[in-house]
Amino acid sequence: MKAQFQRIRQAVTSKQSVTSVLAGIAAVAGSFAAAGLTEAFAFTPVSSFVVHNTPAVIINTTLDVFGAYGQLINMSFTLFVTVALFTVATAIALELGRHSVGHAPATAVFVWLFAFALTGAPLLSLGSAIPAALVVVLAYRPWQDELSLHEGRRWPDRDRRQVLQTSFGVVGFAGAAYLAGSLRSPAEDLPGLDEFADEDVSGADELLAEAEMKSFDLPGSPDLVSEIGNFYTIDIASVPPTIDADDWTLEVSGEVNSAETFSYDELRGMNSEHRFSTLRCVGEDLNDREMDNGVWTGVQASEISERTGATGDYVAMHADDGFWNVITREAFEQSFIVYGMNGKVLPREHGHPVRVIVPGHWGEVNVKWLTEIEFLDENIDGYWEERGWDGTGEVSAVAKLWTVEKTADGVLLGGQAYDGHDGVDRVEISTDGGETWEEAEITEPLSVGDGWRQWRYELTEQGEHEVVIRMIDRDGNVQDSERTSSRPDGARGWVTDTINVE
Ligand SMILES: Nc1nc2c(c(=O)[nH]1)N[C@H]1C(S)=C(S)[C@@H](COP(=O)(O)O)O[C@H]1N2
Ligand SMILES: [Mo]
Repeated sequence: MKAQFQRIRQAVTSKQSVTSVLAGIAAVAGSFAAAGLTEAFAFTPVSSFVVHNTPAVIINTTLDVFGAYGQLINMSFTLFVTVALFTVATAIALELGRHSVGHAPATAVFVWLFAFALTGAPLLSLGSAIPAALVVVLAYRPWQDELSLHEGRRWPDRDRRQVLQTSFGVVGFAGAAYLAGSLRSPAEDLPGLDEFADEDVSGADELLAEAEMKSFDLPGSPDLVSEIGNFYTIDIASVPPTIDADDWTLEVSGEVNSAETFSYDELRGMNSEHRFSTLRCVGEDLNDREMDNGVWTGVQASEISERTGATGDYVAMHADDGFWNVITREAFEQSFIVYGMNGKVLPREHGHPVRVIVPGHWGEVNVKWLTEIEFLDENIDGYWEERGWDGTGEVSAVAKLWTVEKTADGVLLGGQAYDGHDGVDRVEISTDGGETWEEAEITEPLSVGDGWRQWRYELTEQGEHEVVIRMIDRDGNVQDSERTSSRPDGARGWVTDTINVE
C-alpha cells in the first residue's frame, strides 16, 4: 500500500509529469497568443464541448450559487480542462520520444497534431506546438544532459533547478501570451451599416437622435439606447462564433411550400426597417442589468414566411453555436431578422451577421448567429427549456432602480421601466414602504417598437425612506407586486430599497 502510494507520488512529481503540465500551460497560452479569442484558439472547441455536455443541474446550481460569476467559473473550468488535455498530449509525447526521436520533436509533433485536431487550423496550431516543444527543450536541455543517469525518476538538484527555471519561463510566457492574445482578439471597430451595402441608414440615425433627445441623464443608468460595448451579452459559448457574412446562409425549412436558402446579400436587398427593441434575460435578477435597448435594422420575419409559403404553428430558430429556440408562429410574424444594431453592422457578440429580434419576448428567443428557420406543427423545447427554464413567452413588466445619486437637495432616484407587451404608461414611487404613491417623471415613449422608458424622482425630505418602485402599463395593469426568483420564467415584483437623505 505504502509502496504503491510512493510510486504514484513519484510519477506525479516526476520531472516528466511536471514538464508535461508546464508544456500544457505553454501550449494553451501560445494558442491564445496566436489565435486570440476565436475558433482557432484551442480553448474554443473544448468550451463548446463542455457547454453542450454539462448536465442542467450543474449549470443551474452554478448559476444559483455563483450568480454572475457562473460564466467565469465555467471559463476557468474549461481552461483547466484544456490545459489538462495538452498535458496528457505532452506526457504521451515524452514517453514515446524518450525511446525514439527525442523529447522535443515528439512534443512538437504531438501537440501540433492535437491542436490541429481540436481547431482545424494548421498554421495557428503551431502557436501551441512551438511553445510546448520549447518548454521541453528548456526542461531537459539535451546539451547538458549527456551523462544523466536519472531519467526523471527522482529529482536530483539539477533536474529540480531546470524545472524551476522552466516554470518561471512559462509564467512569463503566459503573461506575454495573454497580452498578445488580447491584442489579437478581433477589435470592435464596427463598420457602419452603409459601409458595405448602400443601405439607407437615415432611419436608424433618426431613431438614435430621437432616443438621445428623449433620454434623461441618469448617472448609473444607460441612456434610452444602450451603447454597443455596454449592452449586456448572454451566450452559451465562452467564445462567440466568427461568421463571415459572405459565407453565411439562412435556410428556411420544415412546414413550407418551398424550402429556400437566403444569402446575406439577398437579405440586405429586401425591404428593411429600423425599430427600437429592448432585450431582457429571463435569468436576470430583479434589479440587475441584463436588460438593454437598441435600434435594430432588418427585415420583417413575415416576409420570410410569405416567400416560402410557410404553415405550422411554431417556429424553431437554429444558430451556429448549437443554440436553438422556439416561438409561436404568431410571435414570429411580429419579429425581425436583423443585421444592424445602432446604425452599425451587427457586432459579433450580438450575433453577426444575422439574429432574430422578437418584440416583447424574453431575451433567449432572440437567437443570435441565426442559420436556420424551421416551421413546425408542434412545439418543441428550446435550449434553455431543456434545462428547466420557461423563457419563450412574453417578458414580464419591470421597473428598475439603477440610479441613486446624491444631489445638492437630496437624492436623485431613477432607472428604466419595461413592459414588452403593452408598453409602460407610468412609473409610481412610494417613499413610505408602499402606503402612498406618487408619479415619477418619465421619458417620452420611443416612437417605434417595444423600447423601455426612463423614470426619475428627486427625494428631498430628510430621513430614512423605504422606497418602492412599480410601473403601470397602457392597459392600466399594475406590475405584479409579488417577488419571484428568475427561474423558471423570469423575476417579478416591485424593486425596493432603503434610501437615506441627509
Ligand atoms: N445563438 C445564440 N443566441 C442567443 C443566445 C445564445 O447563447 N446563443 N443567448 C440568448 C439569451 S439567453 C439572451 S438573454 C439574448 C441576449 O442577447 P444579447 O447578447 O445580444 O444581449 O440572446 C439570446 N440569443
Ligand atoms: Mo437570456
